[in-house]
Amino acid sequence: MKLDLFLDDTRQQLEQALKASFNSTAFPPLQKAIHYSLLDGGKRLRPALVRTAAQSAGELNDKWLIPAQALEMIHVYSLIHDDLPAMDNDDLRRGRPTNHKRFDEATAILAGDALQTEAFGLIARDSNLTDSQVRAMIIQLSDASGAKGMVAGQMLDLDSEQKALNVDQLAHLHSLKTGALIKASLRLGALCNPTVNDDLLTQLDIYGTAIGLAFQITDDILDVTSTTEVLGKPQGSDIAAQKSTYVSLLGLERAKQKAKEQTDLATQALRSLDMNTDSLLWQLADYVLKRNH
Ligand code: GRG
Repeated sequence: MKLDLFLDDTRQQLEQALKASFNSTAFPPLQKAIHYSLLDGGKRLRPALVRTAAQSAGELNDKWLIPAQALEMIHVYSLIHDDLPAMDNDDLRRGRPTNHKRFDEATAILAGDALQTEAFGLIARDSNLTDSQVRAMIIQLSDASGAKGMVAGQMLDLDSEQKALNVDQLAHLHSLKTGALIKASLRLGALCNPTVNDDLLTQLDIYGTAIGLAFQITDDILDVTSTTEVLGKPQGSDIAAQKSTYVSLLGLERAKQKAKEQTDLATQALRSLDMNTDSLLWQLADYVLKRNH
């Protein structure tokens, strides 16, 4: 299947499901603030990874849809909180005012909190999964998004502003901040099959680590080569915050080369699973490298 069609179909199914979320929110203005960020576009990369990994594990039904929503909810919560004045203090996200600009800071914090807790509730209530699948998915998602993963990466990121990091330190930071959730997307997808084999999980981990890094290097490259209009968020913000990036440490050309090397590592893992350039995971690795926003 062509990646464009797959991404469109994934977005459609995901967004239809997300529109129905938070319907029984006890205070309706909260639902409005949550939906403002949850339904405003975005590439929906993590849900696409969940779905592709589920398919690779032999699950061709719609079991991917609930874990995919959970991943997107955690991702959107992280973006809302990341934009807050106490963190990156950004006014623009996905081409629109950030949640705290559109509403206010307290609402943005609470919208993020609600998204995070709902992600775990959704999986816990998923009647398509066995109890042991639910448990495994919740552990993976908790480890990837909390103090062992994304939250730790975010703290490292805040701590390293105006500090000179080396390339290894930068890779460690990003493996936590961005990579952990990308890997979890693949893991949760594969866990849709209750008898998934260990080799698939191992190779997907290698693939996820590599595309996670390629994703971040590309993010650093786009921060200097793209425009605010195309990115939907302020271009040049890394430089303004005096952050170490792959471009600041390696220069543009070597950063591009490093992103390509990571993509090659990812596709090597796919080759060992007998997947080729036609497979969706291969096309997704290419998409991560060549994306323009
Ligand atoms: C606040 C706990 C907490 C964590 C925030 C992920 C993160 C940690 C912050 C996001 C900051 C950022 C811009 C990181 C660069 C990589 C990244 C995650 C970009 C945004 O993800 P995309 O490109 O976004 O998948 P869309 O809008 O397409 O969903």
